[in-house]
Amino acid sequence: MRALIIGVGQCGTKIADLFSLVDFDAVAINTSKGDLDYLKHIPPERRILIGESITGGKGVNANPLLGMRAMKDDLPLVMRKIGSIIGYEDVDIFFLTFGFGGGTGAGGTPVLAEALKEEYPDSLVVAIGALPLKEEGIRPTINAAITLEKLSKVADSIIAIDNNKLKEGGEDISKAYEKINYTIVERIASLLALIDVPGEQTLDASDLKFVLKAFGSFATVGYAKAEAAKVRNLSRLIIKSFESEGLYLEANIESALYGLVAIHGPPELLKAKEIFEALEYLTGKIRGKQIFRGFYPDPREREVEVVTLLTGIYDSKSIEDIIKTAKEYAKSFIRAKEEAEHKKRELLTGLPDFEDIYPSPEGIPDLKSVLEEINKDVPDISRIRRKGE
Ligand SMILES: Nc1nc2c(ncn2[C@@H]2O[C@H](COP(=O)(O)OP(=O)(O)OP(=O)(O)O)[C@@H](O)[C@H]2O)c(=O)[nH]1
Ligand SMILES: [Mg+2]
Repeated sequence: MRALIIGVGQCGTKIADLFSLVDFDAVAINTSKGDLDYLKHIPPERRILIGESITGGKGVNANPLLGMRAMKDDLPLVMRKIGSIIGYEDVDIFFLTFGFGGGTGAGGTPVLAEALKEEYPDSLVVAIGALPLKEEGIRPTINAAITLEKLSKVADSIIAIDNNKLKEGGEDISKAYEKINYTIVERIASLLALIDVPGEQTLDASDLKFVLKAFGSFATVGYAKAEAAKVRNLSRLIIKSFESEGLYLEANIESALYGLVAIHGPPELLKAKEIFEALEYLTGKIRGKQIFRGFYPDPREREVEVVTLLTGIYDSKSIEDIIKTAKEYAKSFIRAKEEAEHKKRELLTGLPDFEDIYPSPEGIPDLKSVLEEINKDVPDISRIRRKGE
């Protein structure tokens, strides 16, 4: 299984940088040179600055139109770099990481997703994006809603992470982001690490691709972990992974089409009866009634880890809230703009111009009278006859 992680914008490249730390192939793309320099693990030759001619390397200030333009302008460079990293071996899945609320990631990611789909039709393009916090206000919410719509047309799945759900009260925001990013990487990396591991009842790349090829719908990754000594009933731990506190998106999992559950832990704990009990419960719950499963007994392991991927979701409160709020914001913004234009026109029409009020300044003749004075003695050309006429 080969995955390439591509981070776009600041949030996206920070997440991609963490993937690089745990040995995934990762690329960073940004309009901000400073933010690219700040990364720690992605090697410099895999950091791509885009849109320099329009931003001077200073970011796009949460304007997705500029993010889109920067990605479009430098798409040949980006695709060439990606091509050189890929080489001759196919990539199964491109994971594009980004923040939904900014400008570079929100504007650039859909452009890149479309180009990758076109150039690599057999690979999947999966977007992993962080949804803005409620308190960020109007622009991030609108950026997120429009980007969700654009990505739903080009990506195979959108793994949306709700920052609101993972932020713990009272924490300083950069610490909270770090924790969220770590959580995202921990979950996805654990899942990918369990693909193509030889053994019985394991998962391969084609299972994962099947589950993620879900026509641009939403997906979420649930997670539960416990010390082996503390696990009384594995079934309970598995169920916890897809209950609300295990997921990082407010979503109705009954609307999911497919599921994939990977369980990793000491062999004596992976009891068939307890696993099947939980999986049967999940299969009965989701709309598509299909669950892929992988069990990874590992005698050295002291913890039990469960990763649950649910895809094809259409019913998510986190996403619905953003779309609804964005529509309300957009409606009231457009109304306010029209009103302002109307009021301005109403207020300003009927005003005189300066000439209507003030006499011409004395001593300074106007241009028309100066020209008349100069032309006074010049003969009319049409009256001049040539010799012999
Ligand atoms: N989970 C998470 N979300 C983040 C992080 N940084 C920013 N965000 C979110 O992402 C959005 C901002 O995206 P950024 O990545 O900072 O913006 P950008 O894509 O670099 O675009 P510009 O800065 O406008 O050029 C906001 O809505 C934040 O809530 C992060 O490290 N982790
Ligand atoms: Mg930025």
